Amino acid sequence: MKLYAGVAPNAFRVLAFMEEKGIDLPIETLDVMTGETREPKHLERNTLGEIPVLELENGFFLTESIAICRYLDSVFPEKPLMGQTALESAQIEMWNRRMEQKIMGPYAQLGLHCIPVFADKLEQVPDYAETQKRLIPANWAWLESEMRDGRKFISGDDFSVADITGMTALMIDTFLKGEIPESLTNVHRWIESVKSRECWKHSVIPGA
Ligand SMILES: N[C@@H](CCC(=O)N[C@@H](CS)C(=O)NCC(=O)O)C(=O)O
Repeated sequence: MKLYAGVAPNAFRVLAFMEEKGIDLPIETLDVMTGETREPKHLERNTLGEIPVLELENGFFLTESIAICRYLDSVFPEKPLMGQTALESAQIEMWNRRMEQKIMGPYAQLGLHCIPVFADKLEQVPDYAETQKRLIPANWAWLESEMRDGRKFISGDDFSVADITGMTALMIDTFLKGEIPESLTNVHRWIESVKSRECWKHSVIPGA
């Protein structure tokens, strides 16, 4: 197997997932900012021109960060990050979706509508980016209201892929120099704990 990744939020999800599980695979790094993921060679792996992509032993190119995580969690069952029982798996899935849509979503839209390399990917609307930016503090405040029950991690007492998805938002927030109000003490407790994990090192954006 071989992973195509780089410095980018969705690539971070898989790199962090592998780090947490102790999975060591060959990695080829592609630069999103220079459009390397849209070059013909990579389009053959992923017609959407995106990373991450996991090349399997049979030559199949698996795309979509969460599908890659799901595959890796099955093939390397040590230290499961996506649940073991029906209920655990469903709760982690639930929280992963919530982190993806409610917490990560506005940051992703902000990036897509502001960063020049994405201009040929969609019609960039700077005013829309501003509306997304304004949602960020309120969405973290919603997470604060959920985490007031004292849980250690997003989906309960165990670290899971839902935390990794939350960390992708944190990665962008760190790059933007912070949009998360200090008053959100339970969220900041979670932030401190995930930033101290080894896998956080994959979040570093050069020049941030
Ligand atoms: N839904 C995909 C999204 C992948 C994605 O958006 N990747 C971005 C980096 S975070 C990318 O490679 N963008 C390059 C481009 O659009 O040119 C996933 O979860 O893997």
